[in-house]
Amino acid sequence: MSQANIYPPSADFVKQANVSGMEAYRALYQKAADKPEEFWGELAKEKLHWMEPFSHVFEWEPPFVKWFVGGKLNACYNCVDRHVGEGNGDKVALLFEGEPGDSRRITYSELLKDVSRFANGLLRLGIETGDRAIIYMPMIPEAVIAMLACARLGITHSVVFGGFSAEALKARIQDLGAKLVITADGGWRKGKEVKLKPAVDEALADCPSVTSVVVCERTKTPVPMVHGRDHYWQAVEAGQSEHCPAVPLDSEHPLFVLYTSGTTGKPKGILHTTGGYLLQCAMTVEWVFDLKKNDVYWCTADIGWVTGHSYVTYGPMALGATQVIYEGSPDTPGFDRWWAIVEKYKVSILYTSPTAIRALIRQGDHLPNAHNLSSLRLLGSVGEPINPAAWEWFYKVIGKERCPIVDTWWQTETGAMLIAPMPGAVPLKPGSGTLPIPGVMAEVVNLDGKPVGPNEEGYLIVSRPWPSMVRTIWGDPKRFEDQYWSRVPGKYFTGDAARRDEDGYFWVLGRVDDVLNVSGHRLSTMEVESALVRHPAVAEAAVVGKPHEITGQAVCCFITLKKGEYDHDVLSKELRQWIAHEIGAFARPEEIRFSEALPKTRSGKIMRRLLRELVTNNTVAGDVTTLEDLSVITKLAAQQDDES
Ligand code: 7RM
Repeated sequence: MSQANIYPPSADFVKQANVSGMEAYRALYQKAADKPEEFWGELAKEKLHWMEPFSHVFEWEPPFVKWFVGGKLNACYNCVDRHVGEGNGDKVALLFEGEPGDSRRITYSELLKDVSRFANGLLRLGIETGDRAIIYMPMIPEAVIAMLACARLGITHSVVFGGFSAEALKARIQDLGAKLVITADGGWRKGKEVKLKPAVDEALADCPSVTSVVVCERTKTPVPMVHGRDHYWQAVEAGQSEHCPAVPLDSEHPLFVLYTSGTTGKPKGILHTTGGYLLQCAMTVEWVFDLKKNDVYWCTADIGWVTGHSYVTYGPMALGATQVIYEGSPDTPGFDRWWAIVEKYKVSILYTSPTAIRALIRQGDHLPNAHNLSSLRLLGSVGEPINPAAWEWFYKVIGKERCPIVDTWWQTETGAMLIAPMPGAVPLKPGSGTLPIPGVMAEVVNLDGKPVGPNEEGYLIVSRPWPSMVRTIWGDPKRFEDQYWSRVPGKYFTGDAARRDEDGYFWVLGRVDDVLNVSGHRLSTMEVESALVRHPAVAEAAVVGKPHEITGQAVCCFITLKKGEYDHDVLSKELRQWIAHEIGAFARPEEIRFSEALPKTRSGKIMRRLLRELVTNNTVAGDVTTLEDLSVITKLAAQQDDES
């Protein structure tokens, strides 16, 4: 890497930064490494409000960790009440922009009242501390209010992305044993209504644990309401007091479960708890986003993904930030919608994904150039490695070469950022998440757990627990242990390949398992395969990722059919629709290929590696010595030639 590709922070940025200069970063990192208990203990006392103090900082019995043991706090209190109590009640918390162009601004004191009324309403429905709630909502203020109201009462929430289908929703409700579902009639996307309530009704046909459904009216389309079970949001709030005590909860109380794709067909319920999670979310906002009192912060993620949990709801709000939330699609009414929003609200910090950046690049520079983007001072990226072309464009066309880009590496499981630059300290290298957050012992190792040399590829692992670490997989501690702690015994296995350069910078190369990354959304090949084989015509399916210019990867399916006569074009359409129904529209395959057989090893394992090579290079050059029937691959390759 030549010096030309290194971007040190500007003197102006360093002067005002929360962490100024490399020495300041090194000092933090060193202290966290040498005295983790002191480091995190002091921050926890300084940054969070505790209702009862903790007795010790952490307890590590691999693979299970507890942070701030014995302490009691409330995440909602920390995200809302505290700011009102400190005299910042009139500060705007949420600047909401609806897709149709409606907008609302909600201050911290208004938010406190809204959250309290709604929480009181939930109590009246008989929902209690320890119960579980599913949140299935569009990106509107009520989605954040619902999360905070649950947190206030100690109801463990699980947000299901509004793009998931009724089937996917049902599986999550059942696994969680949820008592409550909070939803909406629908939301606006690309000028159309995306209905949510019908999917809830379909799912609930099979979910006996659910006693109540709360329906927020967003689109105002009439929806069927089940008497005794379904209640409108407004009716739940009506007549409720705007005072609702925040419940003192154990630091390890389950704050939320978020389902994410693993290497099997069944999504994993990633459990996050309260104290450690909240602290690391808050600290990374302060360190990496360099958040200041007057910033207008905008993270474009939906609350259905972990980024929306940590960097819309909990992290920024723990610090009393003012933030934009936008309901809809970046292309509605035109592809300059985001730039119009940045201009309108004078956004200073913009956090988004490489896939969104690539989609916007395609629309041309004239769109951002027609807007005043001078309020921006910091840009961020998450979800996948950012390619140099996207980085350059983001830096030049959006940031006008003034704004550092923080490339933040983390996962649903890590809860908050683990590798990301402190922008007033760490020189940037496009495509690298740079250096670890203080307290994070990241390493690149081989399968024996031995560190590999500089610039050598290996597995990215973390060798010490961090505060916002996943605590377990909901209902399946065995899978938690197998999945994350057994590949390199006692160390957290990220599932990513990486290398570290001569300056110690991390370069994440992508997944080493069967997890795809489509538009920054995690999707397991097994999940798609199991959905496909549920279709009556499908005998066997193999799913691989294919490189895609905009979405990073696209879903590509190889299918063998059961005996019968099929019209491949018709079936292809039907199967794409089927996946949208079984999982969600974002998982819809880009490509479906029918084949007489799939390439397998002698032991009967499908060789996805070969299929990956085939869809990437149109040919297979790799090792095929274990392939049972070589002719299968030649036939599949020939079929590709026919089509192209
Ligand atoms: C936050 C989030 C996690 C996976 C992870 C990586 C990939 C995420 C980056 C990245 C390179 C990044 N959670 N990933 N961020 N790869 N650079 N800055 O995305 O659970 O949905 O996905 O995403 O493969 O393991 S996630």
